Amino acid sequence: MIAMSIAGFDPSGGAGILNDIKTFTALGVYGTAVITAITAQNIEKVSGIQAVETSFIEKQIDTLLEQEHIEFVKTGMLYSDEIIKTVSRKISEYDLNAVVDPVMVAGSGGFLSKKDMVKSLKKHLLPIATIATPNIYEAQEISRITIENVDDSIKAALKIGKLCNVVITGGHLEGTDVLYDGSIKVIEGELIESNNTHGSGCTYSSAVTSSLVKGDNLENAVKNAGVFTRESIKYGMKGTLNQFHKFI
Ligand code: PXL
Repeated sequence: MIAMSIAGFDPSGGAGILNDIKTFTALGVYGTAVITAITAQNIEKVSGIQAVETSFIEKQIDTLLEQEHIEFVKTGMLYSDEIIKTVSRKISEYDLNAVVDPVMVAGSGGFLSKKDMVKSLKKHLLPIATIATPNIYEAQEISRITIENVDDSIKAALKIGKLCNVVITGGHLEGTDVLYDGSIKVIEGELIESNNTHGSGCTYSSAVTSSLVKGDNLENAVKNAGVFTRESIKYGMKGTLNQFHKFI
């Protein structure tokens, strides 16, 4: 069982590809990763971003897929319109199942995407996604619907659902996730009060991917991901999650 993350590098280890690899590994899935951008950041701020050339992103994907048979990919920080276009083209070319985490802003508030990114995401990537996993702020940007409660989240999920299946995560809505996979499912969770939440969106999305790799359907994949993310927050440390909580 193998998955690929196409995402940014966060040196703190809390988010981005390091997070994704930890999540895949903890869930018994072999993780591979293609880097889209290198960031200089800690859990309090993003102080710089160096995007990788699109031709080199393409080379990473092609070289990896020359050798490995991979069917599931998770996308995280894609940063720019050009990177979104390149990654979308590759996902179509290799017929990959894609879990799209539409990363826009870091937990610290630092921007991880350029302004034109949402338009490009809606045009190129979401229509070919297996599922998108936005939080309420990302879902707001995509749907243009203000989300203040679960009813708003349902409205936004129905709107985004015209492009692809979607789960709007409930970290800012008392833990209630809203899934649209052809019909709306409201999945109640519980909110864990913690400061160790940097990278929770990456963990959730990678956990959804891991479940899909193992053959779960979308509803079970998002439910499993919710449980795994909460447990990882509960045993978090250094401002971020602990995906290896089972070993404590
Ligand atoms: O959690 C969103 C995210 C995704 N990707 C990278 C990040 C972050 C948040 O900091 O740094 C590279």
